[in-house]
Amino acid sequence: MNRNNLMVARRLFTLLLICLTSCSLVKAQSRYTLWYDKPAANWNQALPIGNGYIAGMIFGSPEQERIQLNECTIWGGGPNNTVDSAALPYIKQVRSLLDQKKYEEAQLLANKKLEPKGNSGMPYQLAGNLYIIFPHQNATSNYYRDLNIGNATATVHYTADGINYKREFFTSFPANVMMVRLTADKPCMITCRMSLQSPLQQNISASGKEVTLWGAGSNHEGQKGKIRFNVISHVKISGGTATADSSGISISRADTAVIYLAMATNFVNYHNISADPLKRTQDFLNTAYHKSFNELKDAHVKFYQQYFNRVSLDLGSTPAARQTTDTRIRDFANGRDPQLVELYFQFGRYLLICSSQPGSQPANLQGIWNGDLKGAWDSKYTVNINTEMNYWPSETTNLSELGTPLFSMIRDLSETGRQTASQMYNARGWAMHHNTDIWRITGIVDGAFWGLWPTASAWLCQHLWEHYLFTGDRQFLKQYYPLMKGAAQYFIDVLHEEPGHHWLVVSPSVSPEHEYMTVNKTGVSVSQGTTMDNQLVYGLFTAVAKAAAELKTDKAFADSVLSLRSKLPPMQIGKYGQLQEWLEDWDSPEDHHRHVSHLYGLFPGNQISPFRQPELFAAVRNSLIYRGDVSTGWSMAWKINLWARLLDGNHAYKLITDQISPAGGRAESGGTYTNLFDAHPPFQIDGNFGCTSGITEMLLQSHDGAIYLLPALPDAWGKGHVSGLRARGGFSVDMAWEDHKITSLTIHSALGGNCRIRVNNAIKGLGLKSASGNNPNAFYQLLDPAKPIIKHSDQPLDNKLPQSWLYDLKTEKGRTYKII
Ligand code: FUC
Repeated sequence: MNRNNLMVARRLFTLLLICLTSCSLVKAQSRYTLWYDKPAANWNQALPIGNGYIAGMIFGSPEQERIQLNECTIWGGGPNNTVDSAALPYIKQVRSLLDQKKYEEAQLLANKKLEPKGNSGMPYQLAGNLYIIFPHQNATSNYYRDLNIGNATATVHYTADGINYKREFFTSFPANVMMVRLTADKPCMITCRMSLQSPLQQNISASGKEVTLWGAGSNHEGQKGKIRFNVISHVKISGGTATADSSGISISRADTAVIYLAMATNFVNYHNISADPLKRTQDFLNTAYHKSFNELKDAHVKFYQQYFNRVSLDLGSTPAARQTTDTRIRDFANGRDPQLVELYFQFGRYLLICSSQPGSQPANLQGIWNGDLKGAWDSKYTVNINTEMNYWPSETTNLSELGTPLFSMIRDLSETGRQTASQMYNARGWAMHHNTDIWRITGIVDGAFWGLWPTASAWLCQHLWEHYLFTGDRQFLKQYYPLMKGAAQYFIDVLHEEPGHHWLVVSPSVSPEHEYMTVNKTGVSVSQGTTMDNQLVYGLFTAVAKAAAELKTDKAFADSVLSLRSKLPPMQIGKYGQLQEWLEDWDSPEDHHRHVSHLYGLFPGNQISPFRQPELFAAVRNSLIYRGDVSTGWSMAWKINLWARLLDGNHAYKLITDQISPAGGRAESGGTYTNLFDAHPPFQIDGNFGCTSGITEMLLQSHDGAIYLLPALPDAWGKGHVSGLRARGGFSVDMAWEDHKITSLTIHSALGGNCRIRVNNAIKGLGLKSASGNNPNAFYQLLDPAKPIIKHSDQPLDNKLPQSWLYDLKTEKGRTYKII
């Protein structure tokens, strides 16, 4: 082919592309599309894309595109830990004051002497912004932008000066680059200026078709900013010209422009920051640059869908689903848009896939999306609820591998937490308090009132054990058992015999972020033997003993933790018929605090079963009624899960309706922003993940000796279908229902063994037998005999439970059973 022919071929190819572009201007919203008819006016209207490592928030203005950029390892400060080596004598004094019931003195001493050491954690920070400025002369029309969570791509299109323009975006999972393609339906129409900017910028240069930014994480609370990073944005054009100036690239009269953007830092792990960020960034870019936009997109979509497509949910659809997403949020409470629940559920899965990938950092308070130098609570890891909530949907919604960053963080913390255990508590093993960051700090954060809570390790280890229960991955358990054992060793050493009942308690501690009123009407948080701590240590000891048995190891150690476990305080039912939050009956029915820590035993724990501990179950219900529905984002999400576990689908659904309402509106302190992000406010991602988990818990539960199908189906979901949800024991479930009755049911068994099923309506199905024996499945032997309860109330407890039926299905490893 001679040069002229080549030119003609190139032109033809371009025109074909343009034709494809204009054809796709036809709005193709799918059930998985968030879409809008206006650009984002603020961050909470912008749309999130990400691949676990890098991420963007797309604003979509026709005249000035802004993509706010994130890279998961750009944090303030540098390697450090916040261990307070002078704390031990004060911890002992606070403990002794608590023994003497001198609560106010205990609080005063703790506030004064157990302050954060050095800092309260470092902030997660933005990388900067990519700007693309277009010199449109006249007003634009036909505006449309969307995010398709079915294939993890976003688009913007509009008409300006008679031309139809289109932008497409994604962050490639396999290639780790952000891609932007700019097209128009006529040749030579792409004229714009691309630039980078960052408040953390140290230097910037542009040459050829590339802009390079050098940046550094902030100094913060006495810690020097040690993170170094680069962002490189490279444009490939067809037709036209590209000219570099000092900080950007001007593109003139191109047919199309494709931007390849990469970012990387010097972060290797919490104690090693020796990588070369520029080389890393260039490597990503150089590898991707040889591939076309479409090639990269195909590989990206394929990678993404291997996760996303594992679960589908259908709760029905109405014409309301054709409205813009902001309109749908506004109108959701009228009950005519069941498909929005499906979209919200899948959006939670989308966010986890895009913010937590093996090798990345775990999803923080904002996942991976943060536009500030210092977001709310530093956008770090709060481990007294929020970090754990982020991972509630990972096993149940079939995204098990995405827990890997959390597991790796727990491994790091089991190393840094050794200093905290030994220096602050004179104990073996490892411990941490209620916050951590990329440097894996384990000391007290924010002050003793909130931060004197040394029980996080027990909660985090539940995620390791649960991963095993869902997957049966013995190799994983073997790898992580030493961490669980280390957490248990800490509690073996610090458990303290309180003088009242001679129970073993964690002391001092708090019921996360909550306070009780002393006789002098002073709010005090420090305490001992809080219900949540008792449940967490009980759960940890149980998991460690069972893990040791599974691995056929450490019998003597397992026996010793079980013996200590029997000396932990029992759960107590207080004078209002509530589950007590503290060792003493200090609860008040007027208390509407957002944390419901003592209800951990019901969810996410499995220590309160309606069938085995109906009185405790009823007490949880009373507590939750007293606490009320109104709360901030994540708290509402927790309550959805709790009402699902209380088998009250309508109440759970009512909370979903509160959550999916405009932020700042009816739900007061919670609600949903236009971009479907949950409002704490401001945005905090845990509410998204928690709600996705809650919807799952309404459809399927597997923590209580059986797979409970449709345990909390609300009246609003009379008919539906779900496939791919996972249950403990290695099962996955597909089912459809109508009038609350299961009409089809298929179970896949990855591990074999008996599959015990519980349903609220009798069913007949292939291979099902009425359940018999007390040995449902090896993985189900979780619940230990109910611990004795102490009751301080004569109030009759409402123990009415729905009638349910139990069946057994014998399964073989790797087989699928079409039951109905
Ligand atoms: C805990 C909560 C707050 C917020 C913060 C990140 O402190 O009590 O509500 O979620 O974490």
